[in-house]
Amino acid sequence: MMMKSNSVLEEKLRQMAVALELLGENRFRINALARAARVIDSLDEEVEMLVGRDPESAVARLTAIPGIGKGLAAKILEFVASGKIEEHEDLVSRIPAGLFDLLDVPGLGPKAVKMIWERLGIETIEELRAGLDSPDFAALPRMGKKSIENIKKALDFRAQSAGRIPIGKALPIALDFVDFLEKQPGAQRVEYAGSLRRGRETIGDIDLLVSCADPLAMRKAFVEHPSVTQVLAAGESKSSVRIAAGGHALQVDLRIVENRQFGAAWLYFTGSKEHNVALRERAGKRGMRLNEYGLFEDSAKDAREDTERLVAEAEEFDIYRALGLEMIPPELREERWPLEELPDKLVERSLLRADLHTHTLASDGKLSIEAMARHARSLGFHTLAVTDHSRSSVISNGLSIDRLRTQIEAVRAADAEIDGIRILAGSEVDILPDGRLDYPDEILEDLDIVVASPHVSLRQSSEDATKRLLAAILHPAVKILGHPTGRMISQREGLSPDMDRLFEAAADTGTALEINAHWMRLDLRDRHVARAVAKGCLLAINSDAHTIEHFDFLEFGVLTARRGGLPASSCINTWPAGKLYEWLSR
Ligand code: DGT
Ligand code: CA
Ligand code: CA
Ligand code: ZN
Repeated sequence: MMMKSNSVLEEKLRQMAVALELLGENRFRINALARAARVIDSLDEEVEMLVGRDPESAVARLTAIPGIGKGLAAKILEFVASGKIEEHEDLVSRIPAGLFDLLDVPGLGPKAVKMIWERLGIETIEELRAGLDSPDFAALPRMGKKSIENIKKALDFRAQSAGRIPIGKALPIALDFVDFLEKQPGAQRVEYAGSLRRGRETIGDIDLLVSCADPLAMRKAFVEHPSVTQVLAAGESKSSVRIAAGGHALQVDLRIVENRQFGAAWLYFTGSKEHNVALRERAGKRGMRLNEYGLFEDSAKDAREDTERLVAEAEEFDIYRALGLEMIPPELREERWPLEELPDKLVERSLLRADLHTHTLASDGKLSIEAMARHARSLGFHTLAVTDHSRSSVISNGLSIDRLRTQIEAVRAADAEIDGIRILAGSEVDILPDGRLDYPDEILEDLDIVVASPHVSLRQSSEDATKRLLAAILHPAVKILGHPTGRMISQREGLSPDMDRLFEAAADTGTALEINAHWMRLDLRDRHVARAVAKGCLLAINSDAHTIEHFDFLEFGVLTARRGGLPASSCINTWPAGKLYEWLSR
Protein backbone atom coordinates (compact mmCIF):
# COMPACT_ATOMS: atom_id res chain seq x y z
CA MET A 1 0.00 0.00 0.00
CA MET A 2 1.37 3.40 -0.98
CA MET A 3 -1.15 5.21 1.15
CA LYS A 4 -0.44 5.87 4.79
CA SER A 5 -3.35 4.73 6.85
CA ASN A 6 -2.69 7.58 9.30
CA SER A 7 -3.53 10.17 6.68
CA VAL A 8 -6.75 8.32 5.86
CA LEU A 9 -7.67 8.12 9.53
CA GLU A 10 -6.83 11.77 10.04
CA GLU A 11 -9.04 12.76 7.11
CA LYS A 12 -11.92 10.67 8.43
CA LEU A 13 -11.70 12.24 11.88
CA ARG A 14 -11.53 15.68 10.30
CA GLN A 15 -14.60 14.94 8.19
CA MET A 16 -16.43 13.71 11.28
CA ALA A 17 -15.64 16.93 13.12
CA VAL A 18 -16.78 19.02 10.18
CA ALA A 19 -19.95 16.98 9.68
CA LEU A 20 -20.89 17.35 13.34
CA GLU A 21 -20.31 21.07 13.07
CA LEU A 22 -22.47 21.37 9.95
CA LEU A 23 -25.18 19.40 11.69
CA GLY A 24 -24.96 21.71 14.69
CA GLU A 25 -23.87 19.07 17.18
CA ASN A 26 -22.01 19.24 20.47
CA ARG A 27 -19.04 21.66 20.47
CA PHE A 28 -17.03 19.55 22.91
CA ARG A 29 -17.17 16.47 20.67
CA ILE A 30 -16.26 18.53 17.58
CA ASN A 31 -13.17 19.93 19.27
CA ALA A 32 -12.13 16.51 20.54
CA LEU A 33 -12.32 15.04 17.03
CA ALA A 34 -10.44 17.94 15.47
CA ARG A 35 -7.75 17.59 18.11
CA ALA A 36 -7.54 13.83 17.57
CA ALA A 37 -7.10 14.39 13.84
CA ARG A 38 -4.12 16.66 14.55
CA VAL A 39 -2.66 14.14 17.00
CA ILE A 40 -2.90 11.33 14.43
CA ASP A 41 -1.23 13.55 11.87
CA SER A 42 1.73 14.16 14.18
CA LEU A 43 2.30 10.51 15.13
CA ASP A 44 5.60 9.01 14.03
CA GLU A 45 4.24 5.51 13.81
CA GLU A 46 1.40 4.16 11.66
CA VAL A 47 -1.59 3.38 13.89
CA GLU A 48 -1.82 0.04 12.16
CA MET A 49 1.67 -0.84 13.45
CA LEU A 50 1.02 0.68 16.84
CA VAL A 51 -2.09 -1.46 17.32
CA GLY A 52 -0.65 -4.54 15.62
CA ARG A 53 2.45 -4.71 17.82
CA ASP A 54 0.37 -5.96 20.72
CA PRO A 55 -3.42 -5.88 20.26
CA GLU A 56 -4.03 -6.81 23.93
CA SER A 57 -2.65 -3.56 25.25
CA ALA A 58 -3.58 -1.43 22.23
CA VAL A 59 -6.31 0.52 24.02
CA ALA A 60 -3.99 1.38 26.89
CA ARG A 61 -1.28 2.54 24.50
CA LEU A 62 -3.71 4.61 22.44
CA THR A 63 -5.27 6.32 25.43
CA ALA A 64 -1.77 7.11 26.71
CA ILE A 65 -1.44 9.47 23.75
CA PRO A 66 -2.58 12.95 24.81
CA GLY A 67 -5.80 13.84 23.00
CA ILE A 68 -7.02 10.24 22.60
CA GLY A 69 -9.68 9.05 25.04
CA LYS A 70 -11.49 5.73 25.34
CA GLY A 71 -14.13 6.60 22.75
CA LEU A 72 -11.57 7.61 20.17
CA ALA A 73 -9.41 4.60 20.88
CA ALA A 74 -12.40 2.43 20.01
CA LYS A 75 -12.87 4.31 16.71
CA ILE A 76 -9.18 3.84 15.90
CA LEU A 77 -9.40 0.11 16.56
CA GLU A 78 -12.49 -0.06 14.35
CA PHE A 79 -10.54 1.75 11.63
CA VAL A 80 -7.52 -0.53 11.90
CA ALA A 81 -9.69 -3.64 11.81
CA SER A 82 -12.03 -2.70 8.95
CA GLY A 83 -10.61 0.42 7.28
CA LYS A 84 -13.87 2.12 8.22
CA ILE A 85 -15.53 4.00 11.03
CA GLU A 86 -19.26 3.40 11.02
CA GLU A 87 -20.10 6.73 12.63
CA HIS A 88 -18.00 8.47 9.99
CA GLU A 89 -19.94 6.83 7.17
CA ASP A 90 -23.21 7.70 8.81
CA LEU A 91 -22.27 11.35 9.37
CA VAL A 92 -20.85 11.84 5.89
CA SER A 93 -23.98 10.35 4.32
CA ARG A 94 -26.05 13.03 6.06
CA ILE A 95 -24.06 15.88 4.45
CA PRO A 96 -24.41 16.81 0.74
CA ALA A 97 -21.08 15.91 -0.90
CA GLY A 98 -20.61 19.40 -2.38
CA LEU A 99 -20.34 20.94 1.08
CA PHE A 100 -16.94 19.32 1.49
CA ASP A 101 -15.79 21.17 -1.62
CA LEU A 102 -17.10 24.43 -0.16
CA LEU A 103 -15.02 23.77 2.95
CA ASP A 104 -11.92 23.56 0.76
CA VAL A 105 -12.42 27.18 -0.37
CA PRO A 106 -9.97 29.31 1.62
CA GLY A 107 -11.87 31.71 3.85
CA LEU A 108 -14.95 29.50 4.13
CA GLY A 109 -14.92 27.76 7.50
CA PRO A 110 -17.53 25.32 8.75
CA LYS A 111 -19.53 28.15 10.36
CA ALA A 112 -19.89 30.07 7.10
CA VAL A 113 -20.64 26.93 5.10
CA LYS A 114 -23.32 25.93 7.58
CA MET A 115 -24.88 29.34 7.35
CA ILE A 116 -25.04 29.56 3.57
CA TRP A 117 -26.25 25.98 3.37
CA GLU A 118 -29.05 26.48 5.92
CA ARG A 119 -30.17 29.94 4.90
CA LEU A 120 -29.62 29.93 1.14
CA GLY A 121 -29.60 26.24 0.30
CA ILE A 122 -26.17 26.51 -1.34
CA GLU A 123 -24.61 23.03 -1.59
CA THR A 124 -22.02 23.21 -4.38
CA ILE A 125 -19.22 25.42 -5.69
CA GLU A 126 -21.35 26.28 -8.73
CA GLU A 127 -24.27 27.35 -6.56
CA LEU A 128 -21.93 29.43 -4.44
CA ARG A 129 -20.50 31.20 -7.48
CA ALA A 130 -24.00 31.88 -8.79
CA GLY A 131 -25.24 33.06 -5.40
CA LEU A 132 -22.39 35.39 -4.46
CA ASP A 133 -23.88 38.45 -6.13
CA SER A 134 -27.38 38.04 -4.76
CA PRO A 135 -28.69 40.49 -2.13
CA ASP A 136 -29.54 37.50 0.08
CA PHE A 137 -25.88 36.67 0.25
CA ALA A 138 -24.83 40.19 1.20
CA ALA A 139 -27.54 40.20 3.87
CA LEU A 140 -25.98 37.27 5.73
CA PRO A 141 -24.43 38.11 9.10
CA ARG A 142 -20.69 38.86 8.95
CA MET A 143 -20.75 38.80 5.14
CA GLY A 144 -19.40 42.17 4.08
CA LYS A 145 -18.25 43.33 0.63
CA LYS A 146 -14.72 42.43 1.58
CA SER A 147 -15.53 38.81 2.52
CA ILE A 148 -17.49 38.35 -0.70
CA GLU A 149 -14.57 39.72 -2.73
CA ASN A 150 -12.22 37.32 -0.94
CA ILE A 151 -14.45 34.35 -1.67
CA LYS A 152 -14.58 35.36 -5.34
CA LYS A 153 -10.81 35.59 -5.49
CA ALA A 154 -10.47 32.22 -3.80
CA LEU A 155 -12.88 30.67 -6.32
CA ASP A 156 -10.91 32.13 -9.23
CA PHE A 157 -7.63 30.83 -7.87
CA ARG A 158 -9.22 27.46 -7.27
CA ALA A 159 -10.47 27.40 -10.85
CA GLN A 160 -6.89 27.85 -12.11
CA SER A 161 -4.75 25.82 -9.80
CA ALA A 162 -5.94 24.74 -6.39
CA GLY A 163 -7.46 21.34 -6.07
CA ARG A 164 -4.91 19.99 -8.55
CA ILE A 165 -2.09 17.83 -7.30
CA PRO A 166 1.36 17.33 -8.83
CA ILE A 167 1.69 14.36 -11.17
CA GLY A 168 4.45 12.94 -8.97
CA LYS A 169 1.91 12.45 -6.19
CA ALA A 170 -0.97 11.31 -8.40
CA LEU A 171 0.86 8.67 -10.43
CA PRO A 172 1.90 6.37 -7.55
CA ILE A 173 -1.66 6.54 -6.19
CA ALA A 174 -3.12 5.69 -9.59
CA LEU A 175 -0.71 2.79 -10.08
CA ASP A 176 -1.61 1.50 -6.66
CA PHE A 177 -5.32 1.58 -7.60
CA VAL A 178 -4.63 -0.11 -10.95
CA ASP A 179 -2.77 -2.86 -9.15
CA PHE A 180 -5.59 -3.24 -6.62
CA LEU A 181 -8.32 -3.40 -9.28
CA GLU A 182 -6.36 -5.85 -11.42
CA LYS A 183 -6.34 -8.23 -8.47
CA GLN A 184 -10.14 -8.29 -8.20
CA PRO A 185 -11.78 -11.50 -9.44
CA GLY A 186 -12.96 -11.21 -13.03
CA ALA A 187 -10.85 -8.15 -13.82
CA GLN A 188 -10.00 -7.90 -17.54
CA ARG A 189 -8.40 -4.59 -18.53
CA VAL A 190 -7.50 -1.89 -16.04
CA GLU A 191 -5.95 1.42 -17.14
CA TYR A 192 -5.73 5.02 -16.06
CA ALA A 193 -6.88 7.76 -18.43
CA GLY A 194 -7.44 11.53 -18.23
CA SER A 195 -4.82 14.20 -17.68
CA LEU A 196 -2.61 11.70 -15.85
CA ARG A 197 -2.21 9.58 -18.97
CA ARG A 198 -1.57 12.72 -21.00
CA GLY A 199 1.24 13.53 -18.58
CA ARG A 200 0.08 16.94 -17.40
CA GLU A 201 2.19 18.43 -14.61
CA THR A 202 -0.83 18.63 -12.30
CA ILE A 203 -3.86 16.38 -12.08
CA GLY A 204 -7.41 17.45 -11.24
CA ASP A 205 -8.68 13.96 -10.59
CA ILE A 206 -7.64 10.41 -11.40
CA ASP A 207 -9.71 8.62 -14.06
CA LEU A 208 -9.66 4.83 -14.04
CA LEU A 209 -11.13 2.50 -16.62
CA VAL A 210 -11.97 -1.14 -16.03
CA SER A 211 -13.57 -3.98 -17.93
CA CYS A 212 -14.52 -7.04 -15.95
CA ALA A 213 -16.81 -10.02 -15.58
CA ASP A 214 -18.49 -8.80 -12.39
CA PRO A 215 -19.07 -5.04 -12.41
CA LEU A 216 -20.99 -5.09 -9.15
CA ALA A 217 -18.15 -6.68 -7.20
CA MET A 218 -15.63 -4.40 -8.90
CA ARG A 219 -17.58 -1.32 -7.91
CA LYS A 220 -17.87 -2.54 -4.35
CA ALA A 221 -14.14 -3.24 -4.09
CA PHE A 222 -13.39 0.21 -5.45
CA VAL A 223 -15.55 2.19 -3.04
CA GLU A 224 -14.23 0.09 -0.16
CA HIS A 225 -10.57 0.65 -1.02
CA PRO A 226 -8.74 1.45 2.22
CA SER A 227 -7.76 4.98 1.18
CA VAL A 228 -11.35 6.06 0.48
CA THR A 229 -12.66 8.70 2.85
CA GLN A 230 -15.93 9.44 1.08
CA VAL A 231 -18.05 7.90 -1.66
CA LEU A 232 -19.28 10.67 -3.95
CA ALA A 233 -21.20 8.48 -6.41
CA ALA A 234 -21.69 4.78 -6.98
CA GLY A 235 -23.68 4.47 -10.19
CA GLU A 236 -24.05 1.83 -12.90
CA SER A 237 -21.16 2.93 -15.05
CA LYS A 238 -19.36 5.54 -12.95
CA SER A 239 -18.26 5.61 -9.33
CA SER A 240 -16.42 8.49 -7.69
CA VAL A 241 -14.62 8.57 -4.40
CA ARG A 242 -12.60 11.02 -2.43
CA ILE A 243 -9.35 9.76 -0.97
CA ALA A 244 -6.78 11.19 1.40
CA ALA A 245 -3.50 11.75 -0.39
CA GLY A 246 -0.75 13.17 1.77
CA GLY A 247 -2.73 16.03 3.24
CA HIS A 248 -4.82 16.64 0.12
CA ALA A 249 -8.22 15.32 -0.77
CA LEU A 250 -8.21 13.81 -4.24
CA GLN A 251 -11.07 12.51 -6.36
CA VAL A 252 -10.81 9.19 -8.15
CA ASP A 253 -13.36 8.25 -10.84
CA LEU A 254 -13.90 4.67 -11.93
CA ARG A 255 -15.71 3.80 -15.14
CA ILE A 256 -16.66 0.23 -15.85
CA VAL A 257 -16.96 -0.41 -19.57
CA GLU A 258 -17.54 -3.32 -21.95
CA ASN A 259 -14.31 -5.12 -22.73
CA ARG A 260 -14.98 -5.08 -26.47
CA GLN A 261 -15.42 -1.29 -26.35
CA PHE A 262 -12.39 -0.65 -24.18
CA GLY A 263 -10.36 1.22 -26.79
CA ALA A 264 -13.18 3.63 -27.59
CA ALA A 265 -13.75 4.35 -23.91
CA TRP A 266 -10.04 4.72 -23.18
CA LEU A 267 -9.70 7.15 -26.05
CA TYR A 268 -12.70 9.17 -24.86
CA PHE A 269 -11.73 9.34 -21.19
CA THR A 270 -8.09 10.11 -21.94
CA GLY A 271 -9.18 13.34 -23.60
CA SER A 272 -8.34 16.05 -23.78
CA LYS A 273 -11.83 17.37 -24.39
CA GLU A 274 -10.43 19.46 -27.25
CA HIS A 275 -8.79 16.40 -28.78
CA ASN A 276 -12.08 14.50 -28.53
CA VAL A 277 -13.87 17.34 -30.27
CA ALA A 278 -11.27 17.40 -33.06
CA LEU A 279 -11.58 13.64 -33.56
CA ARG A 280 -15.37 13.78 -33.59
CA GLU A 281 -15.29 16.53 -36.21
CA ARG A 282 -12.90 14.54 -38.33
CA ALA A 283 -15.17 11.49 -38.03
CA GLY A 284 -18.13 13.63 -39.04
CA LYS A 285 -16.38 14.88 -42.17
CA ARG A 286 -15.75 11.27 -43.13
CA GLY A 287 -19.33 10.18 -42.65
CA MET A 288 -18.69 8.54 -39.30
CA ARG A 289 -19.63 9.11 -35.70
CA LEU A 290 -17.28 8.72 -32.72
CA ASN A 291 -18.28 8.36 -29.09
CA GLU A 292 -17.15 6.53 -25.98
CA TYR A 293 -18.61 3.25 -27.31
CA GLY A 294 -16.97 3.15 -30.71
CA LEU A 295 -16.58 4.60 -34.18
CA PHE A 296 -19.72 4.06 -36.29
CA GLU A 297 -21.02 4.81 -39.73
CA ASP A 298 -23.01 7.95 -39.40
CA SER A 299 -26.48 6.60 -40.23
CA ALA A 300 -26.51 4.53 -37.04
CA LYS A 301 -29.19 5.74 -34.66
CA ASP A 302 -28.38 4.15 -31.36
CA ALA A 303 -24.66 3.56 -31.44
CA ARG A 304 -24.80 1.25 -28.44
CA GLU A 305 -27.01 -1.23 -30.21
CA ASP A 306 -25.85 -0.88 -33.76
CA THR A 307 -23.01 -3.33 -34.18
CA GLU A 308 -23.51 -3.68 -37.92
CA ARG A 309 -22.39 -0.16 -38.58
CA LEU A 310 -19.47 -0.43 -36.23
CA VAL A 311 -16.09 0.57 -37.64
CA ALA A 312 -13.83 0.16 -34.58
CA GLU A 313 -14.11 -0.07 -30.81
CA ALA A 314 -11.62 -2.34 -29.08
CA GLU A 315 -8.30 -0.56 -29.64
CA GLU A 316 -7.42 3.12 -29.89
CA PHE A 317 -5.02 2.27 -32.68
CA ASP A 318 -7.82 1.00 -34.93
CA ILE A 319 -9.97 4.04 -34.31
CA TYR A 320 -7.17 6.40 -35.26
CA ARG A 321 -6.41 4.31 -38.33
CA ALA A 322 -10.04 4.30 -39.44
CA LEU A 323 -9.89 8.09 -39.19
CA GLY A 324 -6.82 8.13 -41.43
CA LEU A 325 -4.39 8.94 -38.61
CA GLU A 326 -1.40 7.35 -36.97
CA MET A 327 -1.85 6.40 -33.32
CA ILE A 328 -1.45 9.71 -31.47
CA PRO A 329 0.51 9.45 -28.20
CA PRO A 330 -1.56 10.64 -25.20
CA GLU A 331 0.93 13.44 -24.48
CA LEU A 332 0.06 15.04 -27.82
CA ARG A 333 -3.71 14.86 -27.39
CA GLU A 334 -3.91 18.54 -26.57
CA GLU A 335 -5.26 21.62 -28.27
CA ARG A 336 -1.66 22.72 -28.90
CA TRP A 337 -1.23 19.96 -31.47
CA PRO A 338 -3.48 19.98 -34.54
CA LEU A 339 -4.20 16.44 -35.75
CA GLU A 340 -2.39 16.97 -39.04
CA GLU A 341 0.79 18.63 -37.70
CA LEU A 342 2.13 16.23 -35.12
CA PRO A 343 5.80 16.00 -34.20
CA ASP A 344 7.55 12.76 -35.00
CA LYS A 345 10.16 10.51 -33.32
CA LEU A 346 9.52 11.79 -29.84
CA VAL A 347 11.94 11.13 -27.04
CA GLU A 348 11.15 8.06 -24.90
CA ARG A 349 12.29 7.04 -21.45
CA SER A 350 14.05 3.96 -22.87
CA LEU A 351 16.20 6.15 -25.10
CA LEU A 352 17.84 8.07 -22.24
CA ARG A 353 21.48 7.02 -21.82
CA ALA A 354 22.91 9.71 -19.55
CA ASP A 355 21.93 11.78 -16.54
CA LEU A 356 23.78 15.06 -16.40
CA HIS A 357 22.58 16.66 -13.16
CA THR A 358 22.88 14.67 -9.91
CA HIS A 359 24.01 15.22 -6.33
CA THR A 360 26.04 13.19 -3.84
CA LEU A 361 27.03 13.30 -0.16
CA ALA A 362 29.50 16.05 -0.99
CA SER A 363 26.62 18.57 -1.00
CA ASP A 364 23.01 17.65 -0.15
CA GLY A 365 22.72 14.24 -1.81
CA LYS A 366 22.15 11.10 0.23
CA LEU A 367 24.64 8.69 -1.38
CA SER A 368 28.26 8.36 -2.48
CA ILE A 369 29.52 8.93 -6.01
CA GLU A 370 29.99 5.18 -6.37
CA ALA A 371 26.47 4.28 -5.25
CA MET A 372 24.92 6.79 -7.64
CA ALA A 373 27.14 5.60 -10.49
CA ARG A 374 26.42 1.91 -9.95
CA HIS A 375 22.72 2.62 -10.01
CA ALA A 376 22.99 4.76 -13.15
CA ARG A 377 24.91 1.92 -14.78
CA SER A 378 22.15 -0.53 -13.84
CA LEU A 379 19.73 1.73 -15.72
CA GLY A 380 21.82 1.23 -18.84
CA PHE A 381 23.35 4.72 -18.79
CA HIS A 382 26.76 5.24 -20.38
CA THR A 383 27.36 8.50 -18.49
CA LEU A 384 26.58 10.07 -15.13
CA ALA A 385 27.52 13.65 -14.33
CA VAL A 386 28.07 14.42 -10.66
CA THR A 387 27.07 18.04 -10.18
CA ASP A 388 27.05 19.02 -6.53
CA HIS A 389 26.09 22.52 -5.42
CA SER A 390 28.44 25.51 -5.57
CA ARG A 391 29.78 27.59 -2.70
CA SER A 392 26.92 30.15 -2.39
CA SER A 393 24.34 27.42 -1.76
CA VAL A 394 25.04 27.30 1.94
CA ILE A 395 21.79 25.53 2.86
CA SER A 396 22.61 22.80 0.35
CA ASN A 397 26.15 22.43 1.72
CA GLY A 398 27.66 23.87 -1.45
CA LEU A 399 31.34 23.14 -2.14
CA SER A 400 34.08 25.66 -1.47
CA ILE A 401 36.80 25.84 -4.12
CA ASP A 402 39.00 23.51 -2.05
CA ARG A 403 36.22 21.01 -1.55
CA LEU A 404 35.40 21.14 -5.26
CA ARG A 405 39.05 20.28 -6.03
CA THR A 406 38.80 17.30 -3.66
CA GLN A 407 35.51 16.30 -5.25
CA ILE A 408 37.03 16.33 -8.74
CA GLU A 409 39.73 13.94 -7.45
CA ALA A 410 37.09 11.73 -5.88
CA VAL A 411 35.14 11.57 -9.15
CA ARG A 412 38.29 10.66 -11.07
CA ALA A 413 39.00 7.87 -8.56
CA ALA A 414 35.45 6.51 -8.72
CA ASP A 415 35.53 6.65 -12.49
CA ALA A 416 38.75 4.62 -12.54
CA GLU A 417 37.27 2.07 -10.16
CA ILE A 418 33.88 1.50 -11.74
CA ASP A 419 33.66 -0.09 -15.17
CA GLY A 420 30.83 0.23 -17.62
CA ILE A 421 29.92 3.86 -17.01
CA ARG A 422 31.77 7.13 -17.37
CA ILE A 423 31.47 9.51 -14.41
CA LEU A 424 31.87 13.18 -15.27
CA ALA A 425 33.18 15.71 -12.77
CA GLY A 426 30.73 18.56 -12.83
CA SER A 427 29.08 21.23 -10.77
CA GLU A 428 25.65 22.73 -10.46
CA VAL A 429 26.90 26.28 -10.30
CA ASP A 430 24.64 28.97 -8.92
CA ILE A 431 23.80 31.78 -11.28
CA LEU A 432 24.12 34.77 -8.97
CA PRO A 433 21.36 37.40 -9.18
CA ASP A 434 23.49 39.60 -11.45
CA GLY A 435 24.28 36.77 -13.87
CA ARG A 436 27.82 36.02 -12.68
CA LEU A 437 28.66 32.41 -11.86
CA ASP A 438 29.53 31.22 -8.38
CA TYR A 439 33.10 30.00 -9.21
CA PRO A 440 35.96 31.69 -11.05
CA ASP A 441 36.48 30.65 -14.67
CA GLU A 442 39.76 28.79 -13.95
CA ILE A 443 37.92 26.24 -11.83
CA LEU A 444 35.05 25.90 -14.25
CA GLU A 445 37.53 25.05 -16.99
CA ASP A 446 38.77 22.07 -14.99
CA LEU A 447 35.31 20.51 -14.92
CA ASP A 448 33.90 18.10 -17.50
CA ILE A 449 30.47 19.69 -17.33
CA VAL A 450 28.88 22.79 -15.85
CA VAL A 451 25.16 23.01 -15.16
CA ALA A 452 24.27 26.59 -14.23
CA SER A 453 21.04 27.14 -12.29
CA PRO A 454 19.31 29.97 -10.42
CA HIS A 455 18.50 29.15 -6.76
CA VAL A 456 17.97 32.50 -5.03
CA SER A 457 16.41 35.89 -5.89
CA LEU A 458 13.61 34.17 -7.76
CA ARG A 459 11.31 37.20 -7.54
CA GLN A 460 13.46 39.32 -9.80
CA SER A 461 11.82 41.44 -12.48
CA SER A 462 11.39 39.72 -15.79
CA GLU A 463 14.03 42.03 -17.28
CA ASP A 464 16.64 41.24 -14.62
CA ALA A 465 15.90 37.53 -14.87
CA THR A 466 16.36 37.62 -18.64
CA LYS A 467 19.75 39.35 -18.31
CA ARG A 468 20.80 36.96 -15.57
CA LEU A 469 19.98 33.81 -17.50
CA LEU A 470 21.31 35.18 -20.80
CA ALA A 471 24.66 35.77 -19.12
CA ALA A 472 24.76 32.12 -18.04
CA ILE A 473 23.80 30.86 -21.50
CA LEU A 474 26.53 32.96 -23.10
CA HIS A 475 29.23 31.88 -20.64
CA PRO A 476 31.59 29.54 -22.54
CA ALA A 477 31.93 27.04 -19.67
CA VAL A 478 28.19 26.54 -19.22
CA LYS A 479 26.85 23.48 -21.02
CA ILE A 480 23.39 23.25 -19.54
CA LEU A 481 21.04 25.86 -18.14
CA GLY A 482 19.51 23.99 -15.17
CA HIS A 483 15.89 24.46 -14.04
CA PRO A 484 15.74 27.90 -15.71
CA THR A 485 12.80 29.42 -13.80
CA GLY A 486 13.22 27.77 -10.40
CA ARG A 487 9.46 27.47 -10.03
CA MET A 488 7.95 24.95 -7.61
CA ILE A 489 4.61 23.60 -8.74
CA SER A 490 1.74 25.17 -6.73
CA GLN A 491 4.29 26.72 -4.35
CA ARG A 492 6.13 29.47 -6.18
CA GLU A 493 6.09 31.01 -9.64
CA GLY A 494 9.84 31.34 -9.99
CA LEU A 495 11.50 33.64 -12.52
CA SER A 496 9.60 34.85 -15.56
CA PRO A 497 12.31 35.66 -18.11
CA ASP A 498 11.67 36.39 -21.76
CA MET A 499 11.89 32.76 -22.77
CA ASP A 500 12.10 33.37 -26.48
CA ARG A 501 15.23 35.46 -26.05
CA LEU A 502 16.78 32.71 -23.95
CA PHE A 503 15.89 30.13 -26.59
CA GLU A 504 17.42 32.22 -29.38
CA ALA A 505 20.65 32.65 -27.42
CA ALA A 506 20.78 28.97 -26.46
CA ALA A 507 20.22 27.91 -30.06
CA ASP A 508 23.13 30.18 -31.10
CA THR A 509 25.60 28.99 -28.49
CA GLY A 510 24.52 25.35 -28.46
CA THR A 511 23.85 25.51 -24.71
CA ALA A 512 21.28 22.90 -23.66
CA LEU A 513 18.18 23.86 -21.71
CA GLU A 514 17.17 21.55 -18.91
CA ILE A 515 13.81 19.94 -18.34
CA ASN A 516 14.34 19.24 -14.67
CA ALA A 517 12.49 15.97 -14.13
CA HIS A 518 11.72 16.43 -10.47
CA TRP A 519 7.90 16.54 -10.36
CA MET A 520 7.87 19.66 -8.21
CA ARG A 521 9.97 21.50 -10.80
CA LEU A 522 9.38 20.38 -14.38
CA ASP A 523 10.79 23.55 -15.76
CA LEU A 524 10.93 24.02 -18.67
CA ARG A 525 7.21 23.51 -19.01
CA ASP A 526 5.61 21.68 -21.93
CA ARG A 527 4.78 24.87 -23.84
CA HIS A 528 8.33 26.16 -23.33
CA VAL A 529 9.72 22.93 -24.75
CA ALA A 530 7.61 23.33 -27.88
CA ARG A 531 8.97 26.84 -28.47
CA ALA A 532 12.56 25.85 -27.69
CA VAL A 533 12.33 22.99 -30.18
CA ALA A 534 10.87 25.31 -32.82
CA LYS A 535 13.84 27.64 -32.33
CA GLY A 536 16.33 24.78 -32.79
CA CYS A 537 17.53 24.40 -29.18
CA LEU A 538 19.09 21.35 -27.59
CA LEU A 539 17.36 20.07 -24.47
CA ALA A 540 18.46 17.96 -21.53
CA ILE A 541 16.22 15.78 -19.37
CA ASN A 542 17.94 15.40 -16.00
CA SER A 543 16.75 13.84 -12.76
CA ASP A 544 18.49 16.20 -10.30
CA ALA A 545 18.69 12.98 -8.25
CA HIS A 546 19.75 13.24 -4.62
CA THR A 547 19.38 9.47 -4.14
CA ILE A 548 18.79 6.45 -6.38
CA GLU A 549 14.98 6.48 -6.20
CA HIS A 550 15.02 9.93 -7.76
CA PHE A 551 16.13 8.51 -11.10
CA ASP A 552 12.52 7.33 -11.40
CA PHE A 553 11.54 10.98 -11.80
CA LEU A 554 13.05 10.94 -15.29
CA GLU A 555 9.68 9.59 -16.42
CA PHE A 556 8.03 12.91 -15.53
CA GLY A 557 10.66 14.84 -17.47
CA VAL A 558 10.05 12.60 -20.46
CA LEU A 559 6.27 13.15 -20.28
CA THR A 560 6.79 16.92 -20.23
CA ALA A 561 9.28 16.68 -23.09
CA ARG A 562 6.85 14.64 -25.18
CA ARG A 563 4.03 17.07 -24.45
CA GLY A 564 6.33 19.72 -25.88
CA GLY A 565 7.04 17.57 -28.95
CA LEU A 566 10.74 17.01 -28.18
CA PRO A 567 12.35 14.73 -30.78
CA ALA A 568 14.90 12.27 -29.39
CA SER A 569 17.61 13.76 -31.61
CA SER A 570 17.39 17.14 -29.82
CA CYS A 571 17.64 15.56 -26.39
CA ILE A 572 21.33 15.30 -25.46
CA ASN A 573 20.63 12.52 -22.95
CA THR A 574 19.79 10.15 -25.82
CA TRP A 575 23.05 10.72 -27.66
CA PRO A 576 25.73 8.02 -27.91
CA ALA A 577 28.69 8.67 -25.60
CA GLY A 578 31.01 9.83 -28.36
CA LYS A 579 28.63 12.46 -29.65
CA LEU A 580 27.90 13.70 -26.12
CA TYR A 581 31.61 14.06 -25.22
CA GLU A 582 32.33 15.83 -28.45
CA TRP A 583 29.60 18.35 -27.68
CA LEU A 584 30.93 18.76 -24.12
CA SER A 585 34.45 19.47 -25.31
CA ARG A 586 33.43 22.05 -27.87
P1 DGT B 1 -8.20 16.99 -14.95
O1 DGT B 1 -8.89 15.86 -14.26
O2 DGT B 1 -8.82 18.31 -14.68
O3 DGT B 1 -6.74 17.02 -14.67
O4 DGT B 1 -8.34 16.78 -16.54
P2 DGT B 1 -8.95 15.57 -17.35
O5 DGT B 1 -8.59 15.77 -18.76
O6 DGT B 1 -8.55 14.28 -16.73
O7 DGT B 1 -10.51 15.81 -17.26
P3 DGT B 1 -11.70 14.98 -16.59
O8 DGT B 1 -11.24 14.17 -15.43
O9 DGT B 1 -12.78 15.97 -16.33
O10 DGT B 1 -12.22 14.03 -17.74
C1 DGT B 1 -11.43 12.99 -18.26
C2 DGT B 1 -11.59 12.93 -19.75
O11 DGT B 1 -12.92 12.56 -20.11
C3 DGT B 1 -11.37 14.26 -20.46
O12 DGT B 1 -10.01 14.52 -20.69
C4 DGT B 1 -12.12 14.04 -21.73
C5 DGT B 1 -13.30 13.20 -21.31
N1 DGT B 1 -14.46 14.05 -21.06
C6 DGT B 1 -15.00 14.30 -19.86
N2 DGT B 1 -16.06 15.13 -19.99
C7 DGT B 1 -16.16 15.42 -21.29
C8 DGT B 1 -17.06 16.24 -22.07
O13 DGT B 1 -17.98 16.87 -21.55
N3 DGT B 1 -16.84 16.29 -23.40
C9 DGT B 1 -15.84 15.59 -23.99
N4 DGT B 1 -15.67 15.71 -25.28
N5 DGT B 1 -14.99 14.84 -23.30
C10 DGT B 1 -15.14 14.74 -21.97
CA1 CA C 1 -9.04 13.66 -14.59
CA1 CA D 1 -12.62 12.80 -13.85
ZN1 ZN E 1 19.32 22.52 -8.44
